Amino acid sequence: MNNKFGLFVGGLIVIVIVLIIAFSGGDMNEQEDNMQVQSTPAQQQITVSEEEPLMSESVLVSDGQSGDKVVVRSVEIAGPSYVVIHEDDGGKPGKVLGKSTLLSANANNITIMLDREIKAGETLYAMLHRDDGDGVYEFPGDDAPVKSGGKVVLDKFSGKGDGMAADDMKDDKDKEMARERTINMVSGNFFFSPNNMKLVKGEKVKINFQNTGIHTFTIDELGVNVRLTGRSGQVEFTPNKAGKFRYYCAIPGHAEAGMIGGLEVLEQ
Ligand SMILES: [Cu+2]
Repeated sequence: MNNKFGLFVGGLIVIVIVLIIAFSGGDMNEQEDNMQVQSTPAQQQITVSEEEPLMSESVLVSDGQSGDKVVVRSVEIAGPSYVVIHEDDGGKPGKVLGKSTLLSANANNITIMLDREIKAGETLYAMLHRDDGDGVYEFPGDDAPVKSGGKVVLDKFSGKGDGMAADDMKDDKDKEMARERTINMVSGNFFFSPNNMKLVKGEKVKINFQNTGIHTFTIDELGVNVRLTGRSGQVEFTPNKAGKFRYYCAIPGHAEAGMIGGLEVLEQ
């Protein structure tokens, strides 16, 4: 019994010593003598609860690209970036076919030369990469893909679809897939993030929502009006007219409080 108790106390002492060393970072001789755990002043943990910044970085390329170049309709960036064109590798971005010059601001209608001709109907990706400050594109390296909401900012587009590859697609669903544009959106009290987006007329978009609260995603001119109630959801639609519109939450007071965004639908 005594032995066990001694063992127990001994164990406690060892633990206390280990703790003291861990907290003091050394100099244990002095502390070993008076065996008291010095109370380290509680580090004030300041938790900054920041809303996720309103990221509106985007890249947009129309379908039907052909030849040995790609025209990027619109690029929105928050820092010096490149638009990099990747070919498809089993459903995800693969080899690099070309890249833009270093972009330092938002831009429209940028032409990117490719290493080869675009095949009819093939899937390509335009991806944003952030420059690390030296103005030279390095990837793999320091010029990492730009992420928004944990996902890489990219646009999937297709080559002009009048050739073999497009005809080879098994059914209409496959063709739809190649044309699909995905946007990740955070909605809550009382914001949409991003609060602006660009789409192309006739090109389907899928918006993945990460939601808090009860809201709607509404675009009057395009006949879109969807309730957002859960933590996540998806809204799919194909803009059938070009122009400048707004998306908003139709619950009274929410748009006024900030649940509103600008939408531009470009002609194809
Ligand atoms: Cu709302």
